[in-house]
Amino acid sequence: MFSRRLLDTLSRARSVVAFTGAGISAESGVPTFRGSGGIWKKYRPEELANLDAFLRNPELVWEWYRARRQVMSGIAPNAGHLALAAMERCFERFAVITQNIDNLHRRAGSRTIYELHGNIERNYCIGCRAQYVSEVLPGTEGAPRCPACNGLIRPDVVWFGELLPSDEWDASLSAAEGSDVFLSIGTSAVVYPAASLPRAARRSGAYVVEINIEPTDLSDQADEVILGRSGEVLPELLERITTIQKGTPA
Ligand code: BV8
Ligand code: ZN
Repeated sequence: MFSRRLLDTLSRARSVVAFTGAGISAESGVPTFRGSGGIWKKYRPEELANLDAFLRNPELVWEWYRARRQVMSGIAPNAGHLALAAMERCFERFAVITQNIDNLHRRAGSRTIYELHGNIERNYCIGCRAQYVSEVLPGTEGAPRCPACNGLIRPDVVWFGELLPSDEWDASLSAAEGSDVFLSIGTSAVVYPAASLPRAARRSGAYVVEINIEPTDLSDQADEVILGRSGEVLPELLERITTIQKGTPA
């Protein structure tokens, strides 16, 4: 499943990045966006994940996020998330850069996580920017209003046309450019600027590995493509890394 070149590169690697998308959470039961059964089939991104749509119809956007949060509250990190949390201890520097808002990497125990598109557990008032975690959102349906200023509360996620959080972005770009191995896991690699990270890593000399159940826009720019489910491939990769690091032949 893994090339000799990848295993040799990992045996010498000091800095590894795991760049993840909705695919890593699919085996936990979180629907992806664009794959088969993806949620974008029912809704189009421009209808929901942008500020204009929210201001035009906050109830509809909240209905979508409440439904997604409902799914996410009933699920757990899968073997892929757990393998990445364990992998963090195998290298001098290891970062998870995620496009996901489902909080599963944090729940799996990963420590260095950059959330490029926000987190569904956080919300803020567009009037006074007061922050509200999901548990304390007023009301259980419709668009919640800020008790302090009566402004509309929105999910703390990055919508289309919005800038990514600059600290997370800067740290992610620096981690990508400084990585020896860059794993692109469960992402269709079509949403920018996040999707420019594997390309930036490659330009800086990283060995780029794609782990996906199907080829993507990134495949022909990756050094290695591993077709498989991340919940199976990542534990296997962790096993090989720990074997190498114990000094026994991989
Ligand atoms: C910005 C909100 C600029 C949170 C999301 C034209 C060309 C290029 C770019 C653009 C363009 N027009 C507009 C843009 C910019 C736009 C963009 O990139 N659009 C794309 C779609 C063309 N980007 C933006 O708007 C960004 N902001 O550019 O601002 C700016 C500049 C100046 C001033 C102001 C602004 C903001 C982008 C963030 C958008 N927010 N979501 C939420 O509700 O979740 S995007 C959405 O897509 C999610 O965040 C998601 O994370 C992200 C990426 O999707 P993936 O994670 O890759 O998921 P997907 O379903 O696509 O793929 C899953 C993969 O997993 C598949 O390949 C599947 O095969 C695989 N898989 C499935 N199961 C498994 C598996 N793999 C392994 N194992 C399995 N078991
Ligand atoms: Zn407010």
